Amino acid sequence: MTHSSGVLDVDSIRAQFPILHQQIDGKPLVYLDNAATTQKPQAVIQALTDFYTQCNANVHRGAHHLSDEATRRYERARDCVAGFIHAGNRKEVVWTSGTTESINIVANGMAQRLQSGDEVLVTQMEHHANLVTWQQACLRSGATLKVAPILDNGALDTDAFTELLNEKTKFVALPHVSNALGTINPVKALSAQAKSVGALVLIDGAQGVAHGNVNVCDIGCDFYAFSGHKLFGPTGIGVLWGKEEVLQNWPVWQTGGEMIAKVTYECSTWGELPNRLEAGTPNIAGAIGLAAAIDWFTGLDCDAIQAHEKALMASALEQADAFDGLKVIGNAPNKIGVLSFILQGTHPADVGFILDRQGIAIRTGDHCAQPLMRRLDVPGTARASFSVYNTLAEVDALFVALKKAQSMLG
Ligand code: 7TS
Repeated sequence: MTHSSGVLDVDSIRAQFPILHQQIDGKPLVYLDNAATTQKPQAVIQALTDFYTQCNANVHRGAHHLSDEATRRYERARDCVAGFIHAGNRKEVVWTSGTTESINIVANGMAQRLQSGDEVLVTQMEHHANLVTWQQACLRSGATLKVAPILDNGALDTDAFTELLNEKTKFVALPHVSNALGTINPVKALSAQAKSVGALVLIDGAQGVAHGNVNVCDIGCDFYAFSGHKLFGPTGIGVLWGKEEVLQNWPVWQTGGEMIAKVTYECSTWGELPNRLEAGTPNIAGAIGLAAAIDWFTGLDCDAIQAHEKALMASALEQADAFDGLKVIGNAPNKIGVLSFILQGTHPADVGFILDRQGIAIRTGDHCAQPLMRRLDVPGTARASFSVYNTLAEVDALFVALKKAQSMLG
């Protein structure tokens, strides 16, 4: 879906998203809340319908045709994810309900290994999913949570990050891309530094996966977590990738069916990866839907996607610069997809409300990053976040609507 010139064919992409073609209060929908969740292309909707109309059955039970077919599609989905993130092998791909559960599996295991005197390092730009989990793991284990600061422009203070690493650092957790600011972290370099002091590293990839190539081996982390719904896939499905040698002895998360080897009334032993971390009937349709999303996404030209998102961002930043009374929050040199801002003298929630009346969907509030908002000294922000199907005309529509909001609220 690129023009011969290598430019993303946004019209043909939009045509595949049924939800985008509607009016809100008589105004065309302009969906700019992609960091919260992305819309789903017809290919994903069809894969879910096909599963439920052709082969719905439980997996790994193998007694009949439907179960065999469901298992084939479900395990093919795992191969698809493994290829997409360049996993070492398919056993490293664990299905979860989303980024939040993925991080909880790791933090829960780590809480059993940490002890007083150990340190866990996160950053000031964490989503609560990658902060509260580690805070609680530290509280349970007696370890100390350290927080690497950001600079005023929203980039990570990498010097301070380096200084905080030492032989007590047992775990480092940080986002690939900040959901509130759009800052892209240099995850490969930071992982290498963390590994050099012997720490395990988790990258929160919730916002990282939908913008281009993710190669977990190249990053050099031990864990990478993401959600299907931010990658054009269904809600309720996500992935925990972990290096095989790290995952294979990881403390089990939930217990029950599917994850065991042998069970007696007295004790149980655990199965092999990845099933040992996947208790119970999984989200089969979700996994199949996520694979359809990845197939769809990887059919696009990655360079063209990145060029398109850069162009949207450049236009948004240029119009924001020229807008009196609008302050952009987060100006890291390396950022993607997110324009967080404050319209001076107004509350973000009021701005969001007025934009909604004009058909424009953005998110307002603390973006599940309350300590970050405090660090930036703002109550919250309004956030427009862009995806492959957004157009430059939609960016223009955002700023026209913002002028209106300013005149109504000012
Ligand atoms: N980490 C980051 C960086 C996120 O952006 C989010 C969700 C999560 C973790 C949690 O993902 P979940 O799928 O498990 O909920 N971020 C947002 C957001 O920015 N607006 O709504 C959800």
